[in-house]
Amino acid sequence: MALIGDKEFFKGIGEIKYEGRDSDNPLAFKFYNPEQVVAGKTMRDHFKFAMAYWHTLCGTGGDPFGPGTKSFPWAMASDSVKAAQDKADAAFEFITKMGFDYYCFHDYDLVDEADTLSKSEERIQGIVAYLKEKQEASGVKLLWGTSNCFSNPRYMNGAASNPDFNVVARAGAQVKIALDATIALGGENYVFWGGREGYMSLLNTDMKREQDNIGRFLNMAKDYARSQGFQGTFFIEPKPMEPTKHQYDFDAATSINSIREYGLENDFKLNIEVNHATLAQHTFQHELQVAANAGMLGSVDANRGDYQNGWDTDQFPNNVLETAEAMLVFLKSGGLQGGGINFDAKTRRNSTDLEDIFLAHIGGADTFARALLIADAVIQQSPYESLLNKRYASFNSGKGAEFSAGELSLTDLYDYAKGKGEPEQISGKQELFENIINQYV
Ligand code: XLS
Ligand code: NI
Ligand code: NI
Repeated sequence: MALIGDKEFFKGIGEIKYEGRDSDNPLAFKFYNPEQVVAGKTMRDHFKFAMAYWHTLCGTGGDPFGPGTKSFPWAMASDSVKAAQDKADAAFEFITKMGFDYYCFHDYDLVDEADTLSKSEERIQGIVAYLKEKQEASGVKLLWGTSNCFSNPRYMNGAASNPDFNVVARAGAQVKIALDATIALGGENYVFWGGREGYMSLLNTDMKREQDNIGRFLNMAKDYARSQGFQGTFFIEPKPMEPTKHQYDFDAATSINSIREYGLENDFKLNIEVNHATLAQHTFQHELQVAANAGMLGSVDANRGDYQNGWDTDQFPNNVLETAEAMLVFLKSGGLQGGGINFDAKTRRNSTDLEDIFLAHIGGADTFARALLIADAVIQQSPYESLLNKRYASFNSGKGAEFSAGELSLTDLYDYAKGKGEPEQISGKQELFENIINQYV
């Protein structure tokens, strides 16, 4: 395989192929058939599956109670440039073996940060040139880039929301470099996830000033990227908490409000992450729907939480029923605007075989594919849509239609209701709706 070059990291694993649901081969897709057309589009184009550099290649399984458990063969070199190239080789070997078309990164996933900004910039530019060649040779593309403005201790009080202008400026410099890298690699989108953009205590926080500063900062980033020819979409990735107690981009509705408040609505959409939705006490499908209603359903970070744990466990998606409900929203709202399905998920700390990374992504892709097929069948074959329309039929004619057209006043409602008596009781039929979805799973 020309793409892999002289070293192979995932030995003994070839290209992952679609073999259908009756296959017993653990290293084959059972439902994700890239060229299969569903609702007028191939699965490949619906999903634009992406590998997340950070979890797949950088995360070795450390947790607050112990160090990493995984020794990755691409992380052996002591020289940071060599280590970054090995990691890039592993990335492209993995993505092409999976048959995926995209990847996503934070700046310092690609190469370790150096001790000065200029040296860090040089390192990023070096690895970007290397990645560019690998992209050209393989056809793999960059779904989005982002900047890690949360791990370095300098960001302990925030990045764009930091009370010290010196740190805000330092974050600006880092975002400029990450934007340059994303643009150089033809990145289709750019993400802002504000991990430290929030507060731990309101007592020491001027919330209004911090939020205004973020709004200004995002406008500066947008203006700079546009001036450099970037035509992609910017995404805000909502998350309610973790690492801060309260994050400003709490959920989709909160983030949409900020996008509009700071005049970013023509350039920004949302990147919805499953586990962030559930941390905000919402379902994934709720967050997708809120984003879609605003015309801002841009991209998805696919993973799942754990019902018994209250944090961002970033497990690979495997709940077909829940994903099917999400795919109903996805299909009905016309899919994602510019983005794709990025597996922002990690194998468990005790999943230490390299093969496990493949099994995890296969399971994730199959979950989405199967859910898409279910949602499409529900829409095409079941009475689901007509039942839903029926619930709102009273707005389609007569006074209901006049109400919908904005032609009635409150007095009109009064006159109408006065002549009608008590409205008839109409069942919501939730169990019927649930049964219909289950019938197609
Ligand atoms: C963390 C976020 C992060 C973003 C990118 O919870 O999901 O991984 O996707 O910074
Ligand atoms: Ni997350
Ligand atoms: Ni994410």
